[in-house]
Amino acid sequence: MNKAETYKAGDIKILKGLEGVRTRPAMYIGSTGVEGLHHLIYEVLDNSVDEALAGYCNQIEVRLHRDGSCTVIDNGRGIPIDIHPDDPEGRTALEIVLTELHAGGKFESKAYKVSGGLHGVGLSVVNALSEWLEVEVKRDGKVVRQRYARGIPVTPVEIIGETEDSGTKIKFMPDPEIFETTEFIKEMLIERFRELSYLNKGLKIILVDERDGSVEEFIKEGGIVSFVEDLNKNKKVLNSKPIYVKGQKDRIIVEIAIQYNEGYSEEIITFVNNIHTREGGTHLVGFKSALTRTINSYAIENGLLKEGKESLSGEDVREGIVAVISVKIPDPQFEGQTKMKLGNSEVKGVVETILNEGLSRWLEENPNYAKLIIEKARDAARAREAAKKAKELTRKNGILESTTLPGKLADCTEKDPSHAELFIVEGDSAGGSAKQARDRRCQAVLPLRGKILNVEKARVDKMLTSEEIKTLITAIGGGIGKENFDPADIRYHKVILMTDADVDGAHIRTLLLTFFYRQMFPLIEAGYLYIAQPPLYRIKRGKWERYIQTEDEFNEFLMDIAVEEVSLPQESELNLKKEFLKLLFEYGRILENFEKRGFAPSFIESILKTGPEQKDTEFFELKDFQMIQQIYDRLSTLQEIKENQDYVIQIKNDTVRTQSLWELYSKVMDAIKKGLTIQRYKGLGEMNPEQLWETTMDPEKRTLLQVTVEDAELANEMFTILMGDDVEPRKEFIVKHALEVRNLDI
Ligand code: 0RA
Repeated sequence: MNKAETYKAGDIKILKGLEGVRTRPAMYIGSTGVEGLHHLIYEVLDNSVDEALAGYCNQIEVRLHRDGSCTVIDNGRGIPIDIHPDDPEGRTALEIVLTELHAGGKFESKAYKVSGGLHGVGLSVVNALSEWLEVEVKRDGKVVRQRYARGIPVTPVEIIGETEDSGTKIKFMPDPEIFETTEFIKEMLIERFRELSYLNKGLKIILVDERDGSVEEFIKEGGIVSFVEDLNKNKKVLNSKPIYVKGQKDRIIVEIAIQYNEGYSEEIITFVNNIHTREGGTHLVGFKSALTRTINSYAIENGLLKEGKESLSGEDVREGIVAVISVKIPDPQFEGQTKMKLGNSEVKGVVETILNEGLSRWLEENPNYAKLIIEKARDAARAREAAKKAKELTRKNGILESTTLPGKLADCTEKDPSHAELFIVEGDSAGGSAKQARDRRCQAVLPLRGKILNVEKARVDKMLTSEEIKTLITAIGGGIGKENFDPADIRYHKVILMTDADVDGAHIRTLLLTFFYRQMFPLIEAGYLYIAQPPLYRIKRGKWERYIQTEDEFNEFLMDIAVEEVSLPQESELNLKKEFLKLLFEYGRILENFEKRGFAPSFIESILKTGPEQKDTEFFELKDFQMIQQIYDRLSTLQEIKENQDYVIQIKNDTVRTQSLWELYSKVMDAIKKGLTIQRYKGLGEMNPEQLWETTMDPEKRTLLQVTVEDAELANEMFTILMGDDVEPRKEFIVKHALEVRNLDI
């Protein structure tokens, strides 16, 4: 073959190739719409980014011109301009790259060419789909240029100058014969440029829009770490410092950044050679499996999870995760509907190995963050378990229907929910009394065994395993959970919690409130939840009797009597007497409390008198002690009750003279309580059915507290504090509320 013939043959082949691109553009760039149009820029840009990846380029400029053309300039090595030795026509590599389909590879010294999905079709495709294209290369000391029209060279490769620099400049005009629209949309470009700047740490991409005169720069020194941080920008994060893992194995480079937020969704963005793999693929599979395995084994090794008993699922460890996975591989295979899914099977194991190792190390080095992350995953696990139970339960309820109500429930005859009440009663014995006492037409009673609820660290989701709670759910009838609760099916419009007035009772009430809050929120919202107010005291004097519901009310009652029976020696104002009595009561009560803890009141009084000694500092730091000291100081300086060293007051007609405020208190109390029968109800079980009816259940006489959403919220919070695994807030809470707890604990 002579030279001319060879040239001709090659030429025809190239023309055929370019013609193919022009007759079926969508095959090469996806579409001839806006997406395809922008693809032209991405294609050129990807080549420049490859130079950056190889470490030869750190700046790319994209210019949108007023005439609709676009220029991409980089400071890479420049497209080779030497005559290609194997080319029979003796053309430059530059010309071949720009005109021959799939020519890129011939000149590759690049390890990680972007060549997947719709990208990587080559510069010749951009050229073929451009009305005209002009390439300028700085390389080997020269500046060279060539122009093309619809992919065909219209000038030779010309040397137009000398230079010390290197780089490539490609200016092209999208062909209106091909594209439905030829107007570049800045916002679309910005999204990709931003993405690229995250994926290529330190690479600066400049977008100059000559159409509106704007210039924007994209550069992320933090790379994909900045990526996850920015994705979490307005969220509360668990690990303020993102997890960052980078490694390489078998020519596969893996880079991963992870940062958890307090939310519940997962956002994992994956890239292969800078291409967003929207459908995931083998890299994502490897990531997920390593994440689950590493977190579980770290948690077990560090006692954050009970081996064999608890385990965190993939979904659990991904709740609230924001992650970016970027892999670079030599020969990516893309699959899936939109060719956006990585298929290379070898990538899974590599990602897995690298993340396993990197994440384990990170967890070891950041135990505090590790703990937070595992805590969150455990919460997710519990929520998942609860949701599953809820579903099962609702399903079961469906089968049971309301015809088979639980045996423990003593239902009422009234079927109209707006007239029906359900008493949830703590304890079987109180339940028995309530069943006898109730108005069976409209009042149903369901006893709950307190012990079951009151297991240490009972969790709301654990409650769902209790038969009692299942019974409760069936009795109420609306189902449970977020999606499964239907207020229309609630069988009672008054659901009344009736628990003992002691610590256990308060605890169970909190637990139940939390349960309702989390599982039957609409019931609270509708105002159907109430708290019964059983009396705390019954006071009798002869035939006269009175029930008292709260500790405050009881104190007020005692105070009223005291004001009548006590007088101060010096004629004094009523207010002063009241203040004195109030202080004395408070003083006495704190001393009684000390007495319960094993400190004799006389001992405490002696310290109050002499002041604290060094050795007892811890004791003096007690809130109770500081408080009683204040009260003591105030009382002992009240001149109205002092005669020399003695305290002197009148109780009825008797004068009491003593040096001890405790004695004074005891005498006043004795006098008040004389002739009264005071009964303190420790539990509902101490009341007989008649008493329970008239004090707590009789709609005519009882008081009910309607539970508001805020009450339930508070209970939920309190529950979280008291039952949660976090020790600090629990401690804080107990210290803060020490005095209130004391009052409950009588
Ligand atoms: C082929 C081979 C080499 C670089 C390039 C093409 C290249 C293409 C573009 C497109 C835009 N900017 C570009 N920069 C470089 C490798 C050259 C070498 O090994 O020196």
